[in-house]
Amino acid sequence: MSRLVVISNRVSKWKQGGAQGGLAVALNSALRQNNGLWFGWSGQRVETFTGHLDIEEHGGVRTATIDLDEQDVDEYYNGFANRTLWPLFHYRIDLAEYERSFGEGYERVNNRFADTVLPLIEPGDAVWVHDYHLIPLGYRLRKLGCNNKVGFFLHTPWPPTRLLVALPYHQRLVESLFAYDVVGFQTEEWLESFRHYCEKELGANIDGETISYGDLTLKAIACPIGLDHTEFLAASQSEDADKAHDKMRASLQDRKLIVGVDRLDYSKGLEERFNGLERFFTDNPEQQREVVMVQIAPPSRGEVESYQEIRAALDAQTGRINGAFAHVDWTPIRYANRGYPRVELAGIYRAAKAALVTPLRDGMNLVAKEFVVAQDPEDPGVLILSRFAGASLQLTEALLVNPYSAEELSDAISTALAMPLEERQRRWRAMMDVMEKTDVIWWREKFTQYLR
Ligand code: ADQ
Repeated sequence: MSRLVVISNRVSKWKQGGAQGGLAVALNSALRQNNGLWFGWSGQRVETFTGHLDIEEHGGVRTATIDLDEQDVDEYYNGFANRTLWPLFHYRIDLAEYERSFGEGYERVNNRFADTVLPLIEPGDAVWVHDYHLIPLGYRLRKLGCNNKVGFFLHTPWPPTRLLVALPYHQRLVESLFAYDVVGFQTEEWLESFRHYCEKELGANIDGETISYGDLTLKAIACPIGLDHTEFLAASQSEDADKAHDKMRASLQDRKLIVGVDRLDYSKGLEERFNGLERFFTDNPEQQREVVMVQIAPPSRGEVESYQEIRAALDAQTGRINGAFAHVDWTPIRYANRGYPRVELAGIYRAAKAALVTPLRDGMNLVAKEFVVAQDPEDPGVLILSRFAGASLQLTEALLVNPYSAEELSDAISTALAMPLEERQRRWRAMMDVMEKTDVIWWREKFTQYLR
């Protein structure tokens, strides 16, 4: 089988005994199998860009990283990727900023990535580029003469055409995707939006999965990312997970736990979630003192203003709700701005009666899947899931909600806490069946088979 070269913004390095995200686990095993390579930004900034390649080996996986300079990080990462594309792709055109320098920095860094990685690509390698940071990378690789199979996977939603046209030079960005052989999306819904754009804005021709534009063609597919099911199941049955579970339960003193775990991001709907919770305590005063919400939300992208704002807003909101409802022996919301090891998260998920996974928009959302896998089959908790998360197209047996409606959230919490055991078991089994069939290995194999 041909060697795999993975390119993403950041390279997730194998840490001895450390926690690993699902993507890293999935890609690492594929990379180890055929001596592959993972290329990306080191996360380090330097005064001037040198293009120096740092090649290392972690647990049998070769990684190659480069440092970026301050201007690159400002314009490409904090700029075009996280101030322009991320909000736009999550339907927040009110937050999207358009600066010419962002677009220039984005192209410059994509070119730097392509120029640096090209000498590492061997004939016959399959190249897999990830996410919105690197859309034009394939175009540059082709210009430099790369004729390997090159594919692209978008982890975020693809926005509707009417939103995307708000982006200056949107056509140039989409045209650059035609350098790829395969373009993958999380759901049929995002795929449908992409096809619509190609047809309406580019006048492209669509024949099944094949989209032709001039003399360029690509295959556009839906390929939902899954969990590393076996790994997460093992993690959730480990001793450390048991410890985290017992510690959590002991701290609850027989109260019911609702859990939320998200990167601190405005797309995750945390303010709306807390509004829903407040509504629940207002509508159900008898539940006060009986229910505790634990929200874990490690800060991310702290250099971007909208992220500083959402953090301040949530601090104020949790303070206000806790102040209004708490008693000396009960606090309704425990809010922690930090990350936890995956095994501990698994234990906490299992201690919960329900999870609130209520993003306003999300490409997929892996927390929803992790919560389900971590449950005790004899007494599973209930997943309350936003209709606007990609995961809702697969996990149809969750309680699906409109995350903007405090009323719907409040009702769903009531329903979840009162749900009979038999119904909880039936819904949980149905969701597990879907996830067992479409785990992260299935995702990787589906995409790379198309690519090859
Ligand atoms: P994210 O927006 O980061 O990913 P998500 O899919 O939920 O969102 O993945 C987050 C991962 O980080 C999960 O594995 C979760 O367990 C972990 N995590 C979150 N909070 C944590 C905490 N406090 N401590 C430790 N770990 C934590 C993007 C897209 C998603 C898409 C993924 C994968 O936005 O829609 O599902 O990529 O394609």
